[in-house]
Amino acid sequence: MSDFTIIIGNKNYSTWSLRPWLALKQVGVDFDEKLVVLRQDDTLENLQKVSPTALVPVLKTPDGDIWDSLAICEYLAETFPDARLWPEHARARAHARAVCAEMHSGFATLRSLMPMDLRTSLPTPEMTGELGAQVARIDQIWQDCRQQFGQDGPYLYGHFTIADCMYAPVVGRLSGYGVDVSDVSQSYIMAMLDNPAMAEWVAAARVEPWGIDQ
Ligand SMILES: N[C@@H](CCC(=O)N[C@@H](CS)C(=O)NCC(=O)O)C(=O)O
Repeated sequence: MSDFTIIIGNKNYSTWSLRPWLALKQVGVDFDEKLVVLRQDDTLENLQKVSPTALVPVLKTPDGDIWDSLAICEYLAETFPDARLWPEHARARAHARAVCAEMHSGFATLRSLMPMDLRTSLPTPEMTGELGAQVARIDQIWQDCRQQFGQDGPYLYGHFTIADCMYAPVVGRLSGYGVDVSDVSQSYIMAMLDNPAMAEWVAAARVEPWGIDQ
């Protein structure tokens, strides 16, 4: 048994689970994985057994349980500094923290109108109103990151960081719903879909037996 166990929801749907799972893969530590199937009669009961908020993800660690996606990523960045989960330079790191905070606390319209469903190609919604504004903002964030900080690799800050974890579900959504974005963002989407850990998660999502009518 490993020192670390991550408790997640269905890989096809659970955006918050995907984020710290990618960070765990990036640090390269051995970890166990337990999945609570969402939207079943016993889901709440099962979640209450493992999470103080009855939400996933939760990371069980030798230092105790951590029950929030961004807090898990922060813990991994501090515990495994060699993985460079944050950019090295203070300005880039502050920028990365700001775009992660923006994702962690925002984009509610995108979340509710374009739920993640990694195994299905879905009709493109009209990019108008609040949804259009939020997608445009993400496109702008990605272009800004890539142009200012992305010289050393294909990810938002060059090498893979927590910012890529936080935006990974949006990569899944924009590609699954066939949304048009700038060339810079389209290249970033391709780089993320080629990331081995992301590809492993998507492949597992495709063979999950549970469906949720969203
Ligand atoms: N702020 C939390 C949000 C966690 C969250 O909303 N998780 C969803 C799954 S993606 C959940 O557990 N939902 C419970 C349910 O659907 O019953 C985090 O960042 O970890």
